[in-house]
Amino acid sequence: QLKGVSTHGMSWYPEYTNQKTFTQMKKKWGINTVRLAVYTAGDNGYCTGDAKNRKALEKKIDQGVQYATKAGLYVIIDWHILSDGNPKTYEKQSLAFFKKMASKYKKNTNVIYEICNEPNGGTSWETIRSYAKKVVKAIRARDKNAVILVGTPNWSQDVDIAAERPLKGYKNVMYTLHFYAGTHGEYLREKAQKALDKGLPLFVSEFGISDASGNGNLNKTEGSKWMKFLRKNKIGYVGWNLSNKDESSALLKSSCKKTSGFTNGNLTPWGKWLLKEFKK
Ligand code: IDC
Repeated sequence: QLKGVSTHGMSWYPEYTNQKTFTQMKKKWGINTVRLAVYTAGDNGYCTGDAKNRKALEKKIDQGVQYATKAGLYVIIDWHILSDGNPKTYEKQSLAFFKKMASKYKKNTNVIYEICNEPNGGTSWETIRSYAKKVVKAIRARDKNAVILVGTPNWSQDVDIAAERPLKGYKNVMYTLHFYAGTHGEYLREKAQKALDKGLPLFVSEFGISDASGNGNLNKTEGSKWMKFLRKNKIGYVGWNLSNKDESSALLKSSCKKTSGFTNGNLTPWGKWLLKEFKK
């Protein structure tokens, strides 16, 4: 079971992607995976920012991969679509990006590619599937075995729909299920169970126990039910987010100004909860 932590947007909180922190998370927190969230749109998104910003993001990704590799971590390169709800919006850019990444990291067997964080805005599975076919093909032409994570409709929740017609002809492809326990409960686990029953490989590349906005109260009771479900089905999970942003889904308190060498006292209630889960 992979377990790990996701960065916040790499354009906004690049400072936490450093060797000391990645090594601490591996050795002391007990994680084996880190996710590098590269927002495609919005302020300084990969596709909406200028060339200089793109270059800086690629450099940060490269550092992230090197730090993760040195720390002994799997590393997910996450094409973090969100406000650009349909992955086709920046399909051209995505193809160029993943060709570049797969050529660069084909020898890094710890690199995992996540090709669309959360399709939304009514984007159908057929649309996502047609996008995924192209991107998976481009990655496979360069990297034969890397695990590839494919997002699912409705903010990566409709895994049951993806399970009806998964991609054909490729190995090591998994489908993402995202949840925030403050908002999503039993009904979403039922959808996940349907997908599992059909044999769909699931991966929780992002989750939280706040509400879906990334803020609000934590729901630890529902969170525990989710963890039980994930353990039972040996599903990998990655918690959102490694930053000190003033929101309940941040792992670090906003008063914490350090970027490495974190103590228990630097963690938010969510951070403390998640670290306990890692050790279970
Ligand atoms: C949130 C961040 C927040 C930021 C917002 C928009 O926590 O600071 O302002 O994005 O960029 C997701 C998304 C993830 C969200 C998170 C919480 O993948 O980008 O992060 N969330 O809303 N899906 C469900 C929840």
